[in-house]
Amino acid sequence: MKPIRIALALAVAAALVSACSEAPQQTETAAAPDAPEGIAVANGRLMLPAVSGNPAAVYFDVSNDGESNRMIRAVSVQGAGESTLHVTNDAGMQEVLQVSVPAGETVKFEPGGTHVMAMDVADTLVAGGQTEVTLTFVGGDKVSFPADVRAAGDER
Ligand SMILES: [Cu+2]
Repeated sequence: MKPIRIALALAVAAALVSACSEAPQQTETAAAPDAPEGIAVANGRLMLPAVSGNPAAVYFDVSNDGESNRMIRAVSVQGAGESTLHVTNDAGMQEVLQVSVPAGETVKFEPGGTHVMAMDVADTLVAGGQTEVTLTFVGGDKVSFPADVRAAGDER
């Protein structure tokens, strides 16, 4: 199993190097230069928890106008700790390891459906402000987009 471990370590190292060389992006509807072809994100918003210390929820619409199916495998939220992909189904809410974005489709992260949970929200995230969310796709491509920070009772 050792060669596999080494390959994995190299892949992680390569990912770290490319992450460090990324220039900060300030675009309105996402699409960083290294975003997967055809991927765009709109309507980003982060709902602060009603009770401080609880996780925040992040919603957005991710569209894939490219030729290839894409798979989101990680998410990070500026100003929050660990963030995970969640789905809501009959059994309640559960974490999923990836979310597919098929070619030609728009996937909505929305209340009662697929969403992002962000733990350990910093008090620098206040209603009326904005933060940045980054999705990482299988293969390592990333897209970053702005999310409006909203109070727990605001429109989701
Ligand atoms: Cu959740």
